Amino acid sequence: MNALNDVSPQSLRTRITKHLTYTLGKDKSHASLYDWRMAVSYSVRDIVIEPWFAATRKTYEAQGKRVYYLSLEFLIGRILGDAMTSLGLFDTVREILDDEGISLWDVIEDEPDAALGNGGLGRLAACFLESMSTLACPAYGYGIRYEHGLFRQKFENGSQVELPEDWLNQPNPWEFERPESRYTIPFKGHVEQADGKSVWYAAETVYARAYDMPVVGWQGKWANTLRLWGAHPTEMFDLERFNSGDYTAAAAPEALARTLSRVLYPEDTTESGKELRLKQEYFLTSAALQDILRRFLSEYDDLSLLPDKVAIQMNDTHPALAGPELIRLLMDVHGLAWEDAKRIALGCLNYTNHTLLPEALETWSTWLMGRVLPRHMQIIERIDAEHQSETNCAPDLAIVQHDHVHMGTLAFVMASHVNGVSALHTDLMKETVFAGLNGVYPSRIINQTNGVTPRRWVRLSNPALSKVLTDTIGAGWESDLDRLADLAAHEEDHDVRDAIGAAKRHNKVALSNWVGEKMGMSLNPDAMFDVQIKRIHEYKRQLMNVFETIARWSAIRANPQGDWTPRVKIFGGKAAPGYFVAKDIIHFINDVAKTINNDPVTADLLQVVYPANYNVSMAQRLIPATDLSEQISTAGKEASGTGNMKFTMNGALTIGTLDGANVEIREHVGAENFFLFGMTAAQVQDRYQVTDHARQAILASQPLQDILQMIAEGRFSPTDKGRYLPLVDAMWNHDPFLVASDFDSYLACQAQVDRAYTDADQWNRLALRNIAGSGFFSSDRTIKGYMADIWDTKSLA
Ligand code: GL7
Repeated sequence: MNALNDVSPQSLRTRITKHLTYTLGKDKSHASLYDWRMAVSYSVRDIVIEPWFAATRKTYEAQGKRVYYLSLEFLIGRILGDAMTSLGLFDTVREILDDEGISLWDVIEDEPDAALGNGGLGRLAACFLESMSTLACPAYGYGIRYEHGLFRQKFENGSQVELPEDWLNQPNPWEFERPESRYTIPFKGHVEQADGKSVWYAAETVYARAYDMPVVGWQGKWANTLRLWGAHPTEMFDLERFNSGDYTAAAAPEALARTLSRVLYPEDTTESGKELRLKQEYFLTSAALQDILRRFLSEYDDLSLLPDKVAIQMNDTHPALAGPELIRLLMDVHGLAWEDAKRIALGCLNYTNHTLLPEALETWSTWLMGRVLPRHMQIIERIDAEHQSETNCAPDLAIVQHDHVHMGTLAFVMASHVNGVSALHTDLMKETVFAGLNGVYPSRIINQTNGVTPRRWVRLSNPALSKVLTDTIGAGWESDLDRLADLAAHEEDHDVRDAIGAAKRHNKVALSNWVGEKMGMSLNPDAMFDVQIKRIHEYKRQLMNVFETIARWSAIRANPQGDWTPRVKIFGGKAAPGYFVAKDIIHFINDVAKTINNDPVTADLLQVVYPANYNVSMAQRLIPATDLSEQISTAGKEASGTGNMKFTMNGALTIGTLDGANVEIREHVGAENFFLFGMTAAQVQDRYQVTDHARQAILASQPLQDILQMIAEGRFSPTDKGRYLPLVDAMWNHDPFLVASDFDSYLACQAQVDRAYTDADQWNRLALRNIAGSGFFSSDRTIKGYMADIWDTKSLA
């Protein structure tokens, strides 16, 4: 079945005109870009409906097992371009719009990014949805329909300022509101025992209403559903108060209920402990589980079959209330006994851990949990008591410790499988944070190395390279990315190497034009584009990259006639609004950029670019234009990384540490095609044992001393010379992520990169090898792994 069989250019043209007329109510002479975008989006959406219905029908007929991916974040980005790519309609739509004098790219860029996530964890969920559709794996994504996604970032005098994001301030053509799919979500109140049953008398309730978005897979053969929940009041506004003139109070219940789906929490790796956040987590989890049980019971009547028909993935601990909530629903609503309810829940649930950073491991005080979710607190205590008595474990493996519920432990205990997101991260899970639990629940932890979808990240975002690939290895690599290995046979073909270089140059020119328009800077497309884009975090070590930039600047100034390799250093990323150290790093990067970009001596050799408001769409521009990918986190800290994979697929070379999935990228592309530096995770652990590690490292490194001296003197903040003294002080005395200890190794490695770049043909050869080795990092491979090792589900293709 292919949705595209009956889509002719003429029928599509007619469809778009009809939507413009009858859905938008505009005629062509008055249609705005927005009108065209909506008309095209509705028309493309129409074509997704058939495979979407067919997928539901097939799953039902096959009595297939369904996967439910529960995530507080889905970082989707723009949808139209991706949908057109999947459906193969890109060129057709372009021609139709050309005839109307409308640019397809303008239409695409009129769409706001759906930014319902912070970073890698949320973007991974979006790639997984797309791969599950491509692989015809029956699946639902469940999330929250945040009215305001991740904040928009702007810079004021170099500092980050956060502005609210407003993607739903206009109709969303991709969603279907489902007023009939609605569940009551209870909060607070108290629990009473009656006839051996627990009855929870909630003090507050809200409705969760479903909004469905179809997610179409490659070539439109299958579409799954992303079901996002919006919060709505169970009681409408207070007419009595309204009539007495108190309009604000009259609207209060409604406003309060809606706050639950109002905003995405912008912290990426820090736990915030806020009541509203706990309520959001429960809101999603309860709505999802009620919906799952309703769907199951519409087809089957024996709840003991649930684990055969339902696999639930908890994306991090955020939906970890799924364990107690499923037990509650099975017992209190469906009348099952404790033992049966718990066995069934365990049979359905799985948990992915995404970070070992201690500040990200969620805990909730028993006081708050007991107040907001009194019934769940009881269930958690019983799960905990049985977990401790059955495993006879040490007290530090308890779910409740020091009056806090440890969500990682709860998720672990209630999961059939627990997975890490790269080989190294999974090993470290077993050796460190989850060592004890791994001992009492052996073989529960498994690995599934992350991946990314090549449809969005190569085919859509890099048409130039895509053409080279198809011309060289033939069609079909998009859904069988291992085929990229065929490129290796063309390594000696000068034309192929040139074509890869030409595609890169094309993308660099396009990026330069965009930077020119947006920032008024003129970039040299023949310089090496050296890019670090990701959330701003100390462990990701943007600071180390800036220090290297300063060292490079000083060295060029000292010898302007030297044999330098020109570079453009590009940074992108947001800091959590409350993470002040990260915000200082942003300010610092901008100050350094300003200083360097105003220096005529180095102008042709070094530029620093930091466009504001990095997001999925910006990543789609930057990655195809990158020569050098910076993956320089302290070894052991980055669980996987996924940007690293996108760069490799697009023919960037990596400078990186042996951290996260970098380790596997290096194995797949070949060690000689990867710029490695820095300590290993084990060496990092040893290094932490050295008191004064930073001071020692600084004293051993003249370049680093010089850099810190310049910063301390106020070279980058002439109007406020002391601005970065705290930063310098922290380097000497703390340096929690070992920037100083890895710095010289990084500097030496960057010099190696400079030399390599001078031989363009050899560089293209290395790029080719990186692309050829990147097939493993398709999220199709990852999803096949989840299907086989965790979910026990089959493709219904
Ligand atoms: C993350 C990890 O930091 C990142 O390395 C990983 O690639 C991603 C997806 O598995 O998950 N964990 C986390 O809490 N965030 C991540 O991006 C925010």
